[in-house]
Amino acid sequence: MRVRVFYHDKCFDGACSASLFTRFHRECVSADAAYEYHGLVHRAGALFDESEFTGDENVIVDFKYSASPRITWWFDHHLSAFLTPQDQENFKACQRDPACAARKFFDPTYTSCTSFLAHIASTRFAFNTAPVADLIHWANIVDGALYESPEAAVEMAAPAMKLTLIIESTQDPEFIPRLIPLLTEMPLAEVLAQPFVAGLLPPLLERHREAIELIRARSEERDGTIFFDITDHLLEGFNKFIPYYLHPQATYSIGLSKSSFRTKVAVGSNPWTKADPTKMVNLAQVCERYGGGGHARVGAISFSPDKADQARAAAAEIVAELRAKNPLA
Ligand SMILES: [Mn+2]
Repeated sequence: MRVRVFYHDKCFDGACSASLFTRFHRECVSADAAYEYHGLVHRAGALFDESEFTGDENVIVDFKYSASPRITWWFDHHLSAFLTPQDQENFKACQRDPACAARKFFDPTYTSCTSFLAHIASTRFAFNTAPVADLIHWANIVDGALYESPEAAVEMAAPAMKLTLIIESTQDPEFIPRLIPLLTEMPLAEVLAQPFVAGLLPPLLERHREAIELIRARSEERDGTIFFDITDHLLEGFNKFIPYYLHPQATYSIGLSKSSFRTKVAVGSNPWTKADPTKMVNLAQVCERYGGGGHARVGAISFSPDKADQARAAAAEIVAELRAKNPLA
């Protein structure tokens, strides 16, 4: 039997879900299946190429629903799991058919798809989750950003954090498919120690340390709000908890950064703040005023690279507004 597993690409929870599905399927469904892995990414337009659904079983984990009849298993926990009302209707019809409902599962209350899959596999198929408890624990921490402190989020001491850094940065399409089976076969520290994994880490950690030092040199905290401008450095993505690691007393952070295709104003709040949540500013509303968006606690505004002056002006206005509304003042 050929089983094709489609998973959320460049995502720790996506890779863990694919690995956990494999172990569950081998132990509880078919002992001699061959597994193939295929990453999926969010993009405008069609998300799936149905001509790829060529397995005897085709499985989607930690990613949107596909109404294709070739999909035989589905597990997801994202609020936005259905791209269209038709997909949602198709899933509702599936839930009324016992054979279909026994293979396709959705619950947005779970922090990670890995923990959701473990729950279904253990309660409905008698799968033993004890050997993979550590994997489930870390999938919840990483996917839910449930870090105990800014140090845990930025120093990345745990093997799961280092694996996440590698998984989110890889450009090699063969790397994650090679990694997936190992995640439920050995402890995460042993996965990280594999030569094809360990060799990728030093340059990524070096770039991470450079980002910390750059933001340390450029950031200023005043009246509970951090501001930094690193637009003179091309930095494609950096750990968003660095500002609070450097200034743990701050409530908000506004960062100006630049990539090849945009100048970005990142507007965030400290996940570990002692501030009263009811006194905090809704950052999605702030960003929407400038054409951006996000959530109440974190948002962003993107400007085209030639509009850097507008980005700088917007950042200065937002910094002034948040400093005037310091919830810990
Ligand atoms: Mn997930």
